[in-house]
Amino acid sequence: MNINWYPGHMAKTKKLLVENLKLVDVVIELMDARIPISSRNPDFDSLFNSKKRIWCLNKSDLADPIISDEWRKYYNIQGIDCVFLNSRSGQGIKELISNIETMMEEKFSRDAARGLRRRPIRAMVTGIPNVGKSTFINSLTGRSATRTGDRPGVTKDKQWIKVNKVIHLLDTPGILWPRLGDEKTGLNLAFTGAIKDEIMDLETIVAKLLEYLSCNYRKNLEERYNLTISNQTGIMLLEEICKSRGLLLPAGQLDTLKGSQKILDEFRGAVIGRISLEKP
Ligand SMILES: Nc1nc2c(ncn2[C@@H]2O[C@H](COP(=O)(O)OP(=O)(O)O)[C@@H](O)[C@H]2O)c(=O)[nH]1
Ligand SMILES: [Mg+2]
Repeated sequence: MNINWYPGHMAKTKKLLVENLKLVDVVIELMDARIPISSRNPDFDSLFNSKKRIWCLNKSDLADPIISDEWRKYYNIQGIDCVFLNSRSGQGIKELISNIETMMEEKFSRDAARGLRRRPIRAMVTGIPNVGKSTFINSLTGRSATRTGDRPGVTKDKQWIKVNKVIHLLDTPGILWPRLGDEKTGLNLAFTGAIKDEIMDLETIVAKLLEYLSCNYRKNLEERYNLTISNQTGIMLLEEICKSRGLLLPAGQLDTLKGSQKILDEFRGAVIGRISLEKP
C-alpha cells in the first residue's frame, strides 16, 4: 500500500502542533486500544519530550479486554501513565482527570513554595485521524463547559475549554499522521478506519483481516458467519461469507465488494467481538 498522508499539509500541521505545544503543560495522547503501536507515531516522542504526557487508549470498548490488560501491565512496568477510555460513554474520563491533577501536583507545590499563584493546568489532545479526538473532547468537557478566548498571555484565536476548576483544554486537537511503515501498520490503520476506505482496495484489505481473525479469533469468526474454518485463505473466507449471505450481483457473481464493506463495518462495530490487532 502506498499512502501519502496529508500531501502538502504535513509541514503545516506540524508547525501548528509545535506552536500549540508551547501553550500547554500536558499532552493527552490518544491512541486506539486495538492498535496501540500502529496508532502512534514514534517520531513524536522527541516532539513531546519536554512535556508531561499521558497515553489514552481510546475505543477500549472495541478492544479485547484480555489483551488490554496485557497492555496495561506492559505500560505500568515501563512507568508510562496510561488510561483506557471509551469516549462515547465517558468511561475512564474521571480516572484521566485525576491522573492529570496528580501529574501536576509536584510542579504546583514547587510554584507555591516560590510564592507563585496556582494557575489552571493547560492540556491539549493529540492523535491520528479518526482515533476519537472530537468525541473525546466532547466527552471530557461536556455541553456545559465554558469556552474562553482572549486570555491574557494567550494567542487571541486560541479557545480554551474549562474542564473543571483546575484543568483547561485547548479546543483544537493536534492531528498526528500515523507512522509510515511496514505493511502491517498500514493494514491495522485500514482495518480500524484511520485510512479512508475510498483509497483502498477493500477486498484485499478484508481478505487480510479475515486471515488475521481466522488465526487469532477463529471462534468469533465461525460464530458470526456460520463458518467452519480449516485452512481457507482470506479470499476464500470472503467468498464463503458472501455466498452464505446471498450477496450477489445482478449477473449472479458474488458481490465481494458489498461483502467486504459489511465485514469491515461489523468488525469496526465490534459485532464480530471485541478484537485487538496488536499485543505487547
Ligand atoms: N466505540 C467507540 N467509538 C468511538 C470512541 N471514540 C470515538 N469513537 C467513534 O470514532 C469515530 C471517529 O471519532 P472522532 O471523534 O470524529 O475522531 P477524530 O477524527 O479523532 O476527531 C466516530 O464514529 C466516533 O463515534 C470510543 O471510545 N468508542
Ligand atoms: Mg475530529
